[in-house]
Amino acid sequence: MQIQLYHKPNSRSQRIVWLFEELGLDYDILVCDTLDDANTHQLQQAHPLAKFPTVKITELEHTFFLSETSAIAEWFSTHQQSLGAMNLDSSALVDYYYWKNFAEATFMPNLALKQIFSQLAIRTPWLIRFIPRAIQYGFNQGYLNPLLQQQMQMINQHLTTQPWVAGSQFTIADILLWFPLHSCTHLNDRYMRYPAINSYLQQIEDRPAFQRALSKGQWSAPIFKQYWAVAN
Ligand SMILES: N[C@@H](CCC(=O)N[C@@H](CS)C(=O)NCC(=O)O)C(=O)O
Repeated sequence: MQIQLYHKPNSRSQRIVWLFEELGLDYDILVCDTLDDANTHQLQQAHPLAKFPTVKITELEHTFFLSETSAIAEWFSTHQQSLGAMNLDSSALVDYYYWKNFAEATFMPNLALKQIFSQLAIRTPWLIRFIPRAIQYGFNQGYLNPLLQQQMQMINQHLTTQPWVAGSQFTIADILLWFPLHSCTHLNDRYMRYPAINSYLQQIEDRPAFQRALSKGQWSAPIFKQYWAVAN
């Protein structure tokens, strides 16, 4: 199997670099830094949405593209028979399905909203910037901040009883949850006060595959930190 990953550094696609390292796969990374670099143009020809991550897979002379982090994670996990639902007992299986989907369907959209409100204010002319800032403030206070606190509390509570989200086994649900969780802790110090989440994130950082992925994916901690700190 030949694998090419269209990857944007410091974005959600970092999880797929990590997944490939965990699975011990051979793959090429096509770094897409800007909207007009050659790799991004190539992806735009191949996929109408051109989002990162997207993988190009060639298997038995058949080539196809697959997008969506969770779809890619599921496809490779099933293909390799590793890091997925196999060997989970019935209660771990429930957790696996819940958390795998919670990450991208519930948690991540709230963080994306933080970015949208923040970018809206940053891109509004200075003289009238107080208008989007006031809307951002109201939405944060009345909705987003309490919701994120509630979600972080729920994750923290879940992780106090088990090492990984689906029990004792590390699965793709952990890989999928990592990005929104790590992003949320960079929004504001108040999201760093969850002991079980902090140990969980440390446990992830201690994985050799995770460290290799940071280097191969050209991860920049300062850029990531700055990107999320302005969105609070
Ligand atoms: N739900 C999708 C989201 C993909 C997505 O929006 N990726 C961003 C990077 S985090 C992207 O491609 N941004 C570039 C753009 O929108 O042009 C997934 O998880 O794969």
